[in-house]
Amino acid sequence: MSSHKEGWGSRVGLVLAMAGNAVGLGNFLRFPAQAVQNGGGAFIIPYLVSFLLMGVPLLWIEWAIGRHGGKYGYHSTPGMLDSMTKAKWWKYVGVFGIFTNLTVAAYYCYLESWTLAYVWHSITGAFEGKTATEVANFFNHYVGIVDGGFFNFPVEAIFFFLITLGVNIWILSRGLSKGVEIASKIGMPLLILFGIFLAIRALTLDAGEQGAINDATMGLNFLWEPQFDSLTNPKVWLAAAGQIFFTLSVGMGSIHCYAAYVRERDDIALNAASAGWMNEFVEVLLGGSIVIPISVAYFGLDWVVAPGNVGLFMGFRTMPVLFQNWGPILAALAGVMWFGLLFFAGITSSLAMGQPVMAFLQDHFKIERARSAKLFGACVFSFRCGVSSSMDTGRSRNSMTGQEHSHLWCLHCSSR
Ligand code: ALA
Repeated sequence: MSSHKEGWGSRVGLVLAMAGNAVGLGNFLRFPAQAVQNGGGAFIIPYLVSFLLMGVPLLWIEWAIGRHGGKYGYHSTPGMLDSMTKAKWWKYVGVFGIFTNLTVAAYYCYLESWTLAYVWHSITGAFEGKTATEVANFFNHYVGIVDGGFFNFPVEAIFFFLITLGVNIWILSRGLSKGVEIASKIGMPLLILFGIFLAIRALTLDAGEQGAINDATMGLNFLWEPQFDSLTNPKVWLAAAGQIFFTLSVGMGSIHCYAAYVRERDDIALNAASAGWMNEFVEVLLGGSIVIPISVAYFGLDWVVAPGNVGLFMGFRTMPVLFQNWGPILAALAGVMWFGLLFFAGITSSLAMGQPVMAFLQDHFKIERARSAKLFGACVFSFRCGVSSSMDTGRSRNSMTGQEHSHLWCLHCSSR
């Protein structure tokens, strides 16, 4: 049980931090990929039904468990589950609420660091005038998919990863109200602003304008035209439910942890629903109005629905190329906004993955805040290195060039 006294400074801060926990890279990269792989409009009804019937009730349950644990001085799932029952083994189930966050944070912070690097490269004009192959090669080089020698250490990627991890540790060590809450109050409004700008630019693209071959609204129609026959397809339901789990960050222990710091009299039903609906606004309205309409406008529907084209790597390999059609100034601005919004989406989620780990160290080992933040950072760094070196038992073939390359720090290989 903890003696550390922390809490949220305001209701707005709590809801923004909870929404920031949910809003992540999944809203802008995973959601469009799931939607196109599952038939666009065919996906939306199962997705919204899963949100209402499964997502919202799960949010309420996790908030309630968290607040109950917090009342007894527990801010991470092992202690919370222990406080709910006499069965001793429940606390070991709660350990999943620590390790899930650590393992997800290990790859998540790395992806987050790519977005920071790409903000920088958008500012310096690194993508200006580059062809699609050159931008793809730029990405491959950045993450270390380089043909040739065994020790292709992606120095720049590691540098940005260390900066990103340092920023996470710094914010976490400032505490909830002075760290996480301020980061969410800055990050979430900027993310929404950038998202609205990009969505408006995307949706006003007409065929024949700035290299577009279709109206962007074609992509929007693909996503929003309901197809009722999908309701009998279990595969679509499974994908929709999976996306709801991922996007709301349920089942991870991070919601429980944030909710453990609410005051006893705070309304959790309304706050939980507000954070959940804010995530859906960002995912469906903004996440659904950027990647799909822009890529349908430039490549057509057949390209978009072809397997493997829309996904995580498209955000880094293809979007900077498409922005070039808008002229150098708007392309740079769109790059900063696109990767900036991904960075804010990422960091507000990775902070929520760090807090349960820190809370566990603070509650059960009496480790003070700044030290527990550093320990979280050290674990994430070693997990990331561990994943890289365990993959580095051999070499892989570059899917673009067919040549062999080293596995070191290559997330591309690990996520295929
Ligand atoms: N909920 C977070 C996301 O969507 C993890 O990326």
